[in-house]
Amino acid sequence: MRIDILTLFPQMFDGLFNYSIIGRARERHLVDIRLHNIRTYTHDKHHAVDDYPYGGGAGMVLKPEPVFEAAEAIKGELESPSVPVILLSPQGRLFNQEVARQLAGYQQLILICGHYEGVDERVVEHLANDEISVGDYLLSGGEVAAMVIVDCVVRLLPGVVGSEASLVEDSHTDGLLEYPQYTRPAVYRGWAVPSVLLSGNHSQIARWRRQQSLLRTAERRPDLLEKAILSKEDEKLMNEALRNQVVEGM
Ligand code: 9D3
Repeated sequence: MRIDILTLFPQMFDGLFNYSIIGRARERHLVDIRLHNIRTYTHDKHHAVDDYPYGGGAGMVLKPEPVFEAAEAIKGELESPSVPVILLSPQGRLFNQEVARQLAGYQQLILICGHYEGVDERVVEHLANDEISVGDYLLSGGEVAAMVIVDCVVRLLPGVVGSEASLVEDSHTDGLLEYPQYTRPAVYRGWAVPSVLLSGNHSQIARWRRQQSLLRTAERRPDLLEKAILSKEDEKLMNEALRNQVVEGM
């Protein structure tokens, strides 16, 4: 996959893209990520990328010309004119794992990061063919949102995360939160690891873990529990866990 990112701050991406999973995926040529500074596509002597909003109001608006020219320079190099051109904006559709899977199916992506108070609407109407937000909170620009999307999408590409691990992950992501994990030492500062995990009884361990997942999801993310498909056994585990909780709380 090739990902082109249009931004006023290409250096912001240096950390994420050069380390860990993304760094390794780039080294192994599993993904080709290219950063483009929108300012390079200005023609005036001040390299202006923003201007005052028509009609007045606070803040500055990203000008259309350099954004269009940057995107067209990239599209010119590409085979397919139907490549997704995604504007990161608080007005976009909400990003989630399903959107990530959808984007991971493309050969190329073009991401446009806005900054300032907004982007000229002609970019939305005539250049971008998708608009994505990463959540209902205000960032100072689209760069962090682009990093979120690139991170999620790249780890879905074949070979990036060990195929074994991803298969296991897929089969176990049934919409519940994960169970608590522990490693050595068995007792740290007097805090012991739950004894069932040291028992070697694998069916009991699986049962405990499932129960923890169910309980945590019920407590912290009831919205997820409503969507999850629970077995009869899950219902039993849940009821048992809730009973125990009540007793423990007494
Ligand atoms: C709602 C605030 N806007 C009207 C005053 C101005 C504005 C401020 C900051 C518009 C955009 C931004 C920068 N944010 C993004 O570019 C952005 C974003 C976000 O803030 N939250 C979640 N997802 C995204 S994707 C891009």
